[in-house]
This record gives sequence, C-alpha cells and structure tokens, in this order.
Amino acid sequence: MATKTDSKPAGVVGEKSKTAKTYEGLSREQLIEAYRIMFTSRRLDDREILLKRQQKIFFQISGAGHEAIGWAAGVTLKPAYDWFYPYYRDRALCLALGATPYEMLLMAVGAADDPQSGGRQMPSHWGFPKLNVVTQSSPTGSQVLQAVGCAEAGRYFEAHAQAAKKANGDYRQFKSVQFRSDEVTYVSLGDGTTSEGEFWEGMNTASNRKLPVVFVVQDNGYAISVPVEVQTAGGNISRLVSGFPNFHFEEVDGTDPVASYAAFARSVAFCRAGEGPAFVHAHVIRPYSHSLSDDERLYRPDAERERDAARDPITLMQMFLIREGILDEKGINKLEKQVEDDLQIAVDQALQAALPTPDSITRYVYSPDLDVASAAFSSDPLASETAADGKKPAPKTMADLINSTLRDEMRRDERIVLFGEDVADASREQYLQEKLIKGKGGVFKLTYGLQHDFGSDRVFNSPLAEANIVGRAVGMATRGMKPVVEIQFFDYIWPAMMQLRNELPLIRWRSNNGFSCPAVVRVAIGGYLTGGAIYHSQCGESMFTHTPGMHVVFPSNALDAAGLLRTAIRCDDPVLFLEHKRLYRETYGRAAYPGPDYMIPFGKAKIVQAGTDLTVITYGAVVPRALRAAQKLEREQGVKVELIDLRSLNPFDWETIAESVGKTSRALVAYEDTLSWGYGAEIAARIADQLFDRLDAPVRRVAAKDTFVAYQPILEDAILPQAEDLLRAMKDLAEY
Ligand SMILES: Cc1ncc(C[n+]2csc(CCOP(=O)(O)OP(=O)(O)O)c2C)c(N)n1
Ligand SMILES: [Mg+2]
Repeated sequence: MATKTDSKPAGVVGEKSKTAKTYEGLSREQLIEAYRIMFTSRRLDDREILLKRQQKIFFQISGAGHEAIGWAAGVTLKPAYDWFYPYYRDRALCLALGATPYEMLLMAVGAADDPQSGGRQMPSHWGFPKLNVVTQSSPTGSQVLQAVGCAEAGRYFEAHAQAAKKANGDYRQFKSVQFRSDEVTYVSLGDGTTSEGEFWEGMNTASNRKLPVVFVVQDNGYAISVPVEVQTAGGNISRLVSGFPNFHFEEVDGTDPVASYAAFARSVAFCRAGEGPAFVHAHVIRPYSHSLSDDERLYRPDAERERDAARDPITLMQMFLIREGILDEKGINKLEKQVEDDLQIAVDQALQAALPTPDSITRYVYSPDLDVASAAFSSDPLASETAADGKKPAPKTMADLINSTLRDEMRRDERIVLFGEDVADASREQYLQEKLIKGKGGVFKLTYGLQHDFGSDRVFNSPLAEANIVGRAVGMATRGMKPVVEIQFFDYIWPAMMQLRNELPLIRWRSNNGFSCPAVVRVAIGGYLTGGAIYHSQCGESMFTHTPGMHVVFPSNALDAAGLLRTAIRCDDPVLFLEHKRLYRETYGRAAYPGPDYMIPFGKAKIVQAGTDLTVITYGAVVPRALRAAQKLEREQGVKVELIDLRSLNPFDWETIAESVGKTSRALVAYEDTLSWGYGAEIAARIADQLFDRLDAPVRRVAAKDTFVAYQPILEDAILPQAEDLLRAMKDLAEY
C-alpha cells in the first residue's frame, strides 16, 4: 500500500521525515491551507494596489498583517451557520469562510455582480449573504451593537421556534429565518475603534445577557496615524475590559496562526456552550499604511516600521513551515505560483465583468416586494360594537390605540419584540408575579401591560443608551425579527444617529438587496407641553425624511396612529413612527377601536376638511390648530379652507396636494418644527416648482420661530405656531 507520503504533491515534506507533531490540534494539511489563504489574502491586496495605481479600481484598503488572526477565525467558525460582522481588514477571514478572490475583485472594480453591494460600496466592505457575512459599512464600530442584536435573534428564535416560520400577508413572506442552537456571532474591529461608545455598549449588553458573541480586536497599534496609547487609557484594551463579567478573554499574538487558532478554538467553544461572550485581543501589524490614501512614513519612523516588518505573518509562516518540515522551499514556491496563477485569471475575469447600469441607482432603496403605498395596506376600521345597554363604548385616545395595536400585532406575530427605556412593566418580574406592583409600561404608558401579557423576553428594558436600542434592533431585524423599539423622547434620539442615518435605512440598498432591516422605531416627539422646555419638546422630522430608505410617519389622531402603526409593523422597510406627546391623550381625534387588522397605506394624506379657497398642508399637532383656525376663518369671512393632513411624511401624498392646490390656487404649509430648512420647505418648493402656473399667491409657511422651545409658557406660545398664527396667515393668503 502506498504510504501517505507517496501521494503528497512535490514539495510537501512527508510525515516520516518529522516526528508527528500537533500544532494546537492543527494538522499539517491545515497549516499548508492556512498559508495558502494567508498568502492569497496578501497577494490579492498587492494585486489590488497595482490595479489602483493603474486606475482600474478606485479604492484599496488592505488586510495586510491581519492574515493569521483572520484565517484562525475563519477555520474555527462555520460559514452559513455562524454569523459574521467583520471589518475591512478581514480579507483572510472571508477567504477562509469560502469567499473567492474573484468575488473580492468584483468588489474592487464595482461590478454589477459584486456580492457585497453590486458596485455600491467600497471594496473590503464585506457582505456575503450565502455565508452569513452581514453587510458591512464604513463607520467604525457601528457593527458591534448589530452583532449583539444578531446574537439575541438567534437566542430568541431558539426559544420561539414557531416565530421563525414564514407567514403570508406581511414582511415575513420575504424574510427567511435560519438559526442554530449553538450558533456564534463574530464581530471584529480595530484598536482605535474601541474608543467608540458603541463598542462599550455592545460589550455591556453581551456581558449582561451572556450572549454568544466573539469580539475580536485586531490591534495593529494605530488608527490611521493615531497610536494606541492615545486611544486607550494605559495602552492595552484587554486590561480595560477585563472587569466585564461572563466573558472568556484571550490576548494573543495575532500574527501567529497557531496561537491565534488556539485562542479562537477556546473562545468559540466557550460561546457555543452558552457560557457567554468571548474577547480576543489580537496583536497584529499594519505593514501597508492605513489605506492607499495614507503614507505612514509621515508619522512612523523607519525603525518602528522595521520592527513591525520583522513580525510579518506571511514571512513568519513561511519560516515556520520550513522549520517544521511541513513544506520545503520548493513546496512553498509551488503553492505561491499556483496562487499567483489563479489570481491572474481572477483579475482578468473581474476586469471584464459587467458593470452596474445607472438606471439601477434607486433599486432597493425600499422593499421591491411590499409597497407601503399599495392596497395590501388598506383596510376599513371595524364598526364599533354597541353594548347591550345601547351605548357605544367611549372613544379611545391615541395612547390607547397605539397600545392596543401593539398588543394585537404581538399576538399575531411572534417575531415582534418591544424594548427601549422604561418600556417594560417591571424588569424585576417577580414583583409583577407576586402582584406587588402595577407596572410602568413606558414613561407615557404606551407599552403598559405588554410585558405582563407577552413575557419578559418579548417586552424588556434596554440600558439608557439610544444607540444600543437602535443598533441591536438593526441586528435583530436583519435576522428576521420585528423589533418595535422606543426612543423615549425625540430630543434624545441623537446618540442613535449613526445607526439611524448610516445603518438602518441603508442595509437593503448597500447590500443590493442581500439583507434587509424592517425595524420600527417609535419616538415620542413635539411640544405644546406647557413646561416641556427645550429638551422635551423638539421636532426635527426633516432630518429623517432627508434620509432615503426609511419611511417616516406622523399621525395626528388615534385612528390614524392605529392604522399607520400596523402598516409600519407589517411592512418590509424600516419605519420611524413619530408620536406627538401632546396628542397622546387629547380629546381631539379620539376614535373607537378599529379592530385587529385596520391599516392605512403610507403616502396617503387625509382631507380633514374639504374647501375651495385655500389649501393648508400640515401634519401632527398642527392639524387640530389649523382646523380651529380654518373653522374660525369660515365663520368670520366665509373662506373655505381645504385642510390636508399628510399623515405620512415619507412617502408623502403629492397627488392630493397637487389636486387641491390646482383647485384652490393658494397654498399654506404649516409645521411645528423651526421654519428654516424644515419639512415644509420641501413641500413649498415642490408646489412652487410644479404648480407655478396654478398659483394665484405665493406659497406661504407657518412654523416655529428659528429658536428653541422655552420652558415658560409665554415663551413657548410665542415660539410654536398657534391657531392665531395660522389664522392670520390663512387670512393674508386668502386676501392676496
Ligand atoms: C465613525 C468613524 N469615524 C472615522 C472614520 C474614519 N476612519 C476610518 S478607519 C479609521 C481608523 C480605524 O482604526 P482602527 O480601529 O485601529 O482599525 P485599523 O484601520 O487600524 O485596522 C478612521 C478614523 C470612520 N470610518 N468612521
Ligand atoms: Mg488599528
């Protein structure tokens, strides 16, 4: 019988020539494969650098120096089983998981078939749907909370297996769920990125919930030109995080594939066993400057760079293979030649690849499957039941109907979870069980009783950290859950802005429909509170309508709130659901419970009052104020105002506006936010642009003064638009 040695390719040194050694359990074949992946990764960087210099590609950032730790992670974890939130230096990880050099080169040229984004993102922004490598962005650290949410989703589906089933009639039809009981989520970042707050928020939640997340800090000692001791107090991140409970910690030479493999094997085993998260701190090098746009010689002297070069994982691995008698020089040359030849073929092919066409640019900004403006989201309210005594039930407030909509939807769809600050009835659930307390259910009590009805794993409190809320929701929704999260006050939405502006609404577009993220973010907004002052009264909706990819709705009454919230929950896109605090319990706009299926499509305005002389376009808490003004104007001067409540700000109902202004020839746009650069400016500009021929008067706006909302009611009244301001503007415009 032929010995194993006989069948080995030339250059591979036989077992017999060396006493059998194990390298942390790695076989000789695995070590050769490690070198092949590492060398491929490095040479692919080199090829891209050449292509960039030849102006055949447009950006390059390398994984050079990070190859060993990347390979180690890739062989320890399982593609299409575990989940991956890598960062741009993870080329070797992706190769080890099964991504090909050709696919990576498609990213570099921006090809139509680039699997990460179809030419929409810079190369090395890894996303491979078939491998569970989730679409990556450029903001440093925003992946961390998403990875935490992803791990939470795996655990949730494990406990609610029914919820993973497909269902017709809503987003679930288009959102397949896969989960494994011992799956692990990988997330990586650089040493500089550990300075981001979201890193600490992610560590905190993973620790607290004992989530199976492997955090990998690839510490190359620099963040562009800023050295690690400037980023990290004391210069070593391992020391700072060592107090987090429930973690398994590793600090390793990330240029050594064998040591890295061992560190990963222990970490992954810990996570798979459900013991908690792991933290791998890998010391690596960065031999190629930060990116091709950076020249590190400007801030690193030669001696320091030479010290790094002496630790180059590619050279070290070559030496290791020779020293251990695993490959001789001939074997190494042969392997390298094969890699070079294969890369040449991949480069030639990628340079021929079809490019995306300009007509594709808006594709996948929103779901191609479920149109929020379609009849699928239109249904009538149920007639309210009459009680035995012949009396109709008392009409419900907006707060009541939001609460009952959440309850109905949670009953219908087990993928829904609610979380945010104070949304639970009581985190110490034994108090509820022992009936010692009634429960909180939100500072405005909108989620009251839902934890009681659906349990503490479906309705729970988050830490006081808005990025944490939205970032985790992004991870969960990407996996197929339907997080309906709450931001307690619009004024405090800003810590979540990175997630809201650069992540949530972009997941589908930037991944070329490879991933989607239909989460709902409910936000209490607005003033007219008498004492709310600056930080409990702000609006600012135009900052979000200015972001493609996210629907923004802003109901003015109870029935619309119920119908729009249900559409928000059932649709296949992210939604920012703005709830005006002043309207929560207003007498205006109360309504009977409309039943468990009442829906209003987005982008359909409501004509609150029909009229012929002047069109007023508004939404939110200005609606009742404008209505009062319009009624007074009609009583006093017989002017008939057509009052339009937009209800949904993105998409918005241009047809209704155009039809009305076409009829009245006069338009007033009214909104609660500050006048300049506000939402109404866009509406006014469109009217001026597209309906110019129909106008008999300039387009006017009424809005808040360009200042902040003050505490003293006299000041607040003067700052926010009042019915009298609206009346004056309507009168002026009618007389123009
Ligand atoms: C939020 C954010 N701020 C700034 C940048 C610009 N930027 C890109 S990479 C980088 C340095 C990252 O350093 P580190 O985390 O150490 O990773 P490394 O590149 O060294 O692997 C910076 C500042 C960014 N992408 N995102
Ligand atoms: Mg770094």
